[in-house]
Amino acid sequence: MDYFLGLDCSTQSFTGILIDFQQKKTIFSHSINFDVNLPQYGTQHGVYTSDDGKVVHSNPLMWVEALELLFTIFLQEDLPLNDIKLITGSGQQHGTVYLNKSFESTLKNLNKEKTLVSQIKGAFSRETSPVWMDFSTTKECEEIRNQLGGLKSTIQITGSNTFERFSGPQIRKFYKDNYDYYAQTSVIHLVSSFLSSILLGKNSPIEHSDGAGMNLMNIRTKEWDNRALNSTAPELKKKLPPLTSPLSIIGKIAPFFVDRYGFSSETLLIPWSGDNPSSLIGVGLTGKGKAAISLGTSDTYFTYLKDLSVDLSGEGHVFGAPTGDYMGLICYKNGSLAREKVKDSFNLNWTDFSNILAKTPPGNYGKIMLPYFSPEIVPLVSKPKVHRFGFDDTDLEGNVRAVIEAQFLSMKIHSEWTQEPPEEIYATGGASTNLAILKIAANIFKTKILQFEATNSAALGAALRSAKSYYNSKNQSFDWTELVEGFLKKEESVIIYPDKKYELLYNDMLTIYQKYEDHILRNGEDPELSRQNFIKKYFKNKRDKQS
Ligand code: XUL
Repeated sequence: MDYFLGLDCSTQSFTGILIDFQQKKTIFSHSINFDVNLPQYGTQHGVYTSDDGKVVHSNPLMWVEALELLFTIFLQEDLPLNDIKLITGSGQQHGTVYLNKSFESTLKNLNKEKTLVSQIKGAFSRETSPVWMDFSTTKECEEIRNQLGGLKSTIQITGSNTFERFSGPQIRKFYKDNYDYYAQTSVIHLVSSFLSSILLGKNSPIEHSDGAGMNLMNIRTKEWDNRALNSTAPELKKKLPPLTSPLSIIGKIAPFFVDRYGFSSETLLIPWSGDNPSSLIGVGLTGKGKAAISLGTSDTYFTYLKDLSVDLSGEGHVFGAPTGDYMGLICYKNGSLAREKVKDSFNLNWTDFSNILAKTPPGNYGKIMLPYFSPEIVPLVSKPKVHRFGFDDTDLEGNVRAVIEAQFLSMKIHSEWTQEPPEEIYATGGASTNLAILKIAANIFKTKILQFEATNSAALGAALRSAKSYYNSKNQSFDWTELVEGFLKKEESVIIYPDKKYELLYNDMLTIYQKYEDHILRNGEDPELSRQNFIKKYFKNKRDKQS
């Protein structure tokens, strides 16, 4: 029996998906929600946020406890853990975990009678981990960028501009503000390589796809870049694990998991990756001409890139792909939490929310929102503020449609650098179950959208990466597309087609939206007149017009 396990440690939850490769099916899938299932850690939406919203950390012990809880559930469910051939996982990207010199010896001497958490809690040189939502390193971003010779050269070296959430600026801030603790740190892991190390029983390498989100790896050579390391913090190379390719087998599962949970001692491991690179596989983006939108705590838009092509404007990122190629990505902080804010401010549930989307017209009577409920990554907005044009915060229907239209208008505008417009877009993440939301996305992108049954494409991607690596090692190579398609069942997916009749309207709205970004963020001209003309053009019937 060829079973493979894919895990995913995301912002708000920890998921496991067990697949039966021969039967091409998922045999078990379960998620641990941090706030609900591990309330003792006191997180909100999986994180701790400072009053000004800029410092956002999480608790690495909580992630380990979630892993233990998940494995305990596997035991209770009597899953065939002994038949799992290979395991890997994915983690929220960019977050860093700081460990002292006892980490590796603790992992090597784990006692199966005790919990993991109780044994490794003394191994951290920093109790909490900054995660991708952290926005507190603007100064460090500037310092590193200057050291690297400015915007373009930073992008050419690392694949991205310096970003507040990226690991390099985060490490620099820790070194500057907490030098003693930095000095006591023997190894700095990503969320992915930290959890990979736990399963391996010693320090795991960082794989190229996730390593690309650090501003420390050279995007061309896929090695640590000395210029970037030196611009970030002293003695950094000694504290980073080595880099490795995505499918390389790094060893077997540690005896602790064999003795305590009944995994086979022959279970192989490959390094964990980032959630977005793993989703790239989980939604089947293994060729050109397709893109994916992942609607989770963060909203991301990403594409597979055969060749390296960077975004010199500095908004987008190029990461590695688990296929060994590249992926282009843009990331929004105002994803599900912004949608939830609007929903909750009017005491709605998701059904009410979708009903409102279904009954309000495309173009929203010219009501436009710039939804910066929290600082935004794309476009860069450091001071949160929600801007509304043509309505206010009491307008229930106006707000519901405006937040969704804004999210996809922005995504369409800022994703243009990645490639030719995609022929189809695959949707994943919690909000991808909402057809009313996907309908708006299809109309704005003017592209059909495929909705798959599995909403956790990162964990599914991890299970599929496991299978690919395992069969490679047996000289039984499967083509990526063939491997993934058996699981995605594209033919059973729901397809949402764009409505041709709204093409012109959304073209006009995109232009106006872009002008509003320009007006608010770069002191551009006030586009109020264009907005009024838009209302006249599309909502001239008095009954339709609301503002
Ligand atoms: C991507 C990013 C987020 C996190 C959390 O650059 O910051 O998507 O990976 O999911």
